[in-house]
Amino acid sequence: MYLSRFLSLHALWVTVSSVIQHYTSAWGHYDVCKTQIYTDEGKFWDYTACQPEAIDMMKYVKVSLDPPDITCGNPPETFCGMGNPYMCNECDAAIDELAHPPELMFDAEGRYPSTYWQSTTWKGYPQPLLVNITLYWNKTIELTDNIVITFESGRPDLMILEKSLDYGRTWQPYQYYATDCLNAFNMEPKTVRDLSQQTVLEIICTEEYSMGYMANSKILHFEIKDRFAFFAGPRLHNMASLYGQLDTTKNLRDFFTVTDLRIRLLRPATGEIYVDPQHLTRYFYAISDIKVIGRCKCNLHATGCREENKKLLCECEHNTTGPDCGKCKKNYQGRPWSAGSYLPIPKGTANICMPSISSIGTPPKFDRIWPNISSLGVSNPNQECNCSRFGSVHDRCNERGICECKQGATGPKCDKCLRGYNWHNQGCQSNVCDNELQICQNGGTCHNNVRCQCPAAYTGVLCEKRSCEMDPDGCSQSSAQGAISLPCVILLLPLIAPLGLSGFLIF
Ligand SMILES: *[C@@H]1O[C@H](CO)[C@@H](O)[C@H](O)[C@H]1NC(C)=O
Ligand SMILES: *[C@@H]1O[C@H](CO)[C@@H](O)[C@H](O)[C@H]1NC(C)=O
Ligand SMILES: *[C@@H]1O[C@H](CO)[C@@H](O)[C@H](O)[C@H]1NC(C)=O
Ligand SMILES: *[C@@H]1O[C@H](CO)[C@@H](O)[C@H](O)[C@H]1NC(C)=O
Ligand SMILES: *[C@@H]1O[C@H](CO)[C@@H](O)[C@H](O)[C@H]1NC(C)=O
Ligand SMILES: [Ca+2]
Repeated sequence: MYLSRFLSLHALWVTVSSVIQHYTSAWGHYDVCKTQIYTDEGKFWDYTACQPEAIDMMKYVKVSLDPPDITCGNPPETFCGMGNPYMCNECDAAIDELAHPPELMFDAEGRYPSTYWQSTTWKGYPQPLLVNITLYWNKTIELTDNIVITFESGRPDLMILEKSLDYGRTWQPYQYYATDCLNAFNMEPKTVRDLSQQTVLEIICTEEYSMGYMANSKILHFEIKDRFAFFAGPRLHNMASLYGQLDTTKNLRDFFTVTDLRIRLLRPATGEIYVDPQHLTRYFYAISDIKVIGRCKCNLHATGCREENKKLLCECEHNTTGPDCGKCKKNYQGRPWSAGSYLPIPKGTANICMPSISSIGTPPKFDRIWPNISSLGVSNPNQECNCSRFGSVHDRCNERGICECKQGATGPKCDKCLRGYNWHNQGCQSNVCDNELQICQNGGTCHNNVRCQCPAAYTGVLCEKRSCEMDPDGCSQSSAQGAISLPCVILLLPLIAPLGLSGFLIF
């Protein structure tokens, strides 16, 4: 609701971009950082916002598995078909043809039979079979296409895709996957198509990809393009509209940004309601391919991103530096660092770093090299913007000519609140609960967005925990149920949490 008010800016960008239809081929015009311009007064550089092209990020990924010894084959073991428990095979880590190490999730596919990683079988049933597959880049990445995971066996009955924005220090859910969302996570099943511009940041549970072994498809998606389409149109022909929106809405930018991804496998495909304890060799995880496409996040200050010592680094321009071009070079700190901007579309504003006054010769030389501020790709800082005293960091505009909002605030003057926040006397404060994002669980009801009133048997901020004191056996019973009794705290902090990484903040 709050976002929607703010997203009305979207309408503006639709207009802008319809004027510049001839620019709208593919992904926009951010593939150069500067061009030389000739005028009567001579030639000079015209600086523009720029970004690297999207690439196959699996070429640069590192992976870790938890538990580390969860891969099958050491010692060798037998696994059997879901449909036919008597059709069995060996997994043996010591024999190449029978080994299924994690690398096989990232090798080139397209051959038959496909190569795949495989876990041990569910010998410990009814203890849950839990596996975390963590993908990390040690680099901030902006996702540009769907994440696609191809399972070799059935798709898991329960899975959570998580993301981190701070190199694995904190994790937030990205999407829940279950055969029964309500039962597993206490969430209404949804698909991305149920979302809209206003709810695009909602974290959903989907049943679309969890129909066990019998379903034809082995593929599971995290839908990036469907989410882009809410802004850029069904065939993404209007990227300018998306870019304009990304520029003005930090939460939206952060939503598509990751440093790490984690696939939490919580219950393998069982193919039927009951697990057959006589044939536990039928239950395991196997993944043949993971696809992640994205671009290096370089804060619109680079078109190149190269690999150096197995690490991705932006090739920063505009006299910026750092892995994400997140600061000004030494001797170029004449004004505070600022991310480039897609605005004004189509070429954006470069917001280049300027020489520190002490590091250059005489000021006249400075004037001669850089004739005026607009040719430097710097937006005009001298506006009077009337930023909200409570919602804005300063009462003045920043170098980009916009009010810099505090956490939870939005709008041109930072006087509106994002979804999940409410305006209290001192600005926007995070809702403890509401009817859309932070939902009271287990029958709890939300009071004034500040607390959940829980039924007697539950407690916790969102009534997500059993009250063990009142029901001494309740907790132990529920933990014995195994895989499906996960703590299902669906706090949607990911969308609204501060990054806590000043170097990577856009503003
Ligand atoms: C997997 O990751 C989650 C948090 O993202 C953590 O709570 C859990 O202990 C990890 N390990 C396993 C085996 O699930
Ligand atoms: C991650 O990148 C930073 C610099 O970008 C580097 O200093 C650090 O060593 C890297 N860490 C790993 C584990 O590669
Ligand atoms: C950055 O500084 C170098 C000199 O150190 C200069 O040649 C170059 O043009 C500058 N680039 C920008 C974008 O200002
Ligand atoms: C600044 O430079 C740009 C590009 O050369 C030019 O179009 C504009 O008229 C100049 N503005 C001023 C105030 O000189
Ligand atoms: C800011 O507020 C003043 C006084 O209320 C008004 O005159 C001015 O036009 C406003 N400026 C903007 C950019 O809204
Ligand atoms: Ca493979």
